[in-house]
Amino acid sequence: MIVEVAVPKKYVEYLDEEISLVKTIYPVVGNVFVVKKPNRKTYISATILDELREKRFDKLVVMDSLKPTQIINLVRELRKDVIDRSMLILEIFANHAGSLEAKLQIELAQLRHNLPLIKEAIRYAKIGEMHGFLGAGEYGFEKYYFMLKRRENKVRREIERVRKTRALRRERRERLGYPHVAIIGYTCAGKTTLFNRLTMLSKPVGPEPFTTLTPKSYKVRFNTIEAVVTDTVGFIRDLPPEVLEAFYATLEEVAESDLILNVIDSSKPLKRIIDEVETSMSILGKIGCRGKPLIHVLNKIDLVSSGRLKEVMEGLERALNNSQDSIIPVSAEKNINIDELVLLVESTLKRVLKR
Ligand SMILES: Nc1nc2c(ncn2[C@@H]2O[C@H](COP(=O)(O)OP(=O)(O)O)[C@@H](O)[C@H]2O)c(=O)[nH]1
Ligand SMILES: [Mg+2]
Repeated sequence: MIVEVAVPKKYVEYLDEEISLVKTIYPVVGNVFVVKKPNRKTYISATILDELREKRFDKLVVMDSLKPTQIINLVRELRKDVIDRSMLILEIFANHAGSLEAKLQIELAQLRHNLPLIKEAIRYAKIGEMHGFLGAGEYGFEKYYFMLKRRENKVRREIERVRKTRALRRERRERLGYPHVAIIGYTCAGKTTLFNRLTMLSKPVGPEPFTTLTPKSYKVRFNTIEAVVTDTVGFIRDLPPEVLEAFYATLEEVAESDLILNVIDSSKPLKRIIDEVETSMSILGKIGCRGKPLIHVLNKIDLVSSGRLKEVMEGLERALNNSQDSIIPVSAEKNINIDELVLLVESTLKRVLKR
C-alpha cells in the first residue's frame, strides 16, 4: 500500500515527526507535499488534485483536521481512501492499546469521527460512485449509519461496565508477579529503538502470560531482576481534542507501571526538550503518576558534542529542579551507555520492590 501525504505549512518544521507518525501505520510513503493555504471545499488545491490524479497510490493521508465535507469531497475527487490526522492517530493508538477500556475508548472516538462523514455521504445522491468509502461494502449508507449509531451506544455502555472492573484487573496484573516498566516520550525520541535494544538482552517470551498487557510488552532481564517492559504510544505533539480521551485511556499502562523511562531526543533544541519534558510531566501528573519513580533517558547522544550534552543535562536539571528523577545519557541505536541504564533500572526497581 502506497500513501501520499499532505502536510500543512504549520507542521513543516516538524516534518520528520509527522512522516514518522504516518510510517508507523503505512510504511510506504510516496510523495509528501506541503499545503500552504487549505481550501474550504477540498482542503487541497485544484492544481495538486490534478497532480494526484496522475499518480499511483492507494490512500491519501492529510496531516491536519479535516471537515467531513472536505474528506467526502476529496474521496469523490480522487476516488481513493482519504484519512486525516485524527484518524491516523486513532489507528496508532489502536495498535498500542492493551486494555479493553483503551480499545473501547478508541473505537468510540473512531465512531464519533466517522458518523458525521457518513451523514455527509448520505447527502450526496450518487453515493454508489464512492470508491470503497469507509468500507461500506454491501450495506447501504443509511443502514450503515444506523448500525454505527447502535454500536456507539453499545460501546458507551461497555465503557461504563469496564470502568467498574478496573480495580479487579489491576489486582490480576499484580499477581503476574513482575514489576512493570513503561517507556514514554515524544514521537521519534527513540522509544521503540530503546525497547528493541532492551528486549534484545532477553529471550522474548510468548504473549500468553501477558495477554492483559499491550501487544508491545516483553519480559526483560535487568541483571538480577525481571520486569515487563512496554513500548507505549507515548506523546504526540498537537493532539486533536477529539482524540484526547482515547489518548488518556492508552496511558493506563503508564499509570499502573512501577517505573517510567522518559525517552528524550537530546539532539533537539534545548527549548523544545524542556517544553516537552514539562508537558510530559504535567500529563503524568494528570494521570496520577506524580512521585512515581522516573528515569529521563537522554537518547541520541551519538549526535551531539560533549559540550552540548553538558548544556542539555544542565538545562534539564534546572527545569526538573528538586525532583528525585534520574537523568542518564545513552544512545539506543549505537548501544552507548545501555549497560549503565540497565544497572540504574535494576537498582531503582530493587528500591521500588522493597517498599
Ligand atoms: N542517531 C541516533 N538515532 C536514533 C537513536 N535512537 C533512535 N534513533 C532514530 O530515531 C528515529 C525514531 O526512533 P523510534 O525508536 O522509532 O522513535 P519512537 O517514535 O520514539 O518510537 C529512528 O530513525 C531511529 O533510527 C540514537 O540513539 N541515535
Ligand atoms: Mg515507536
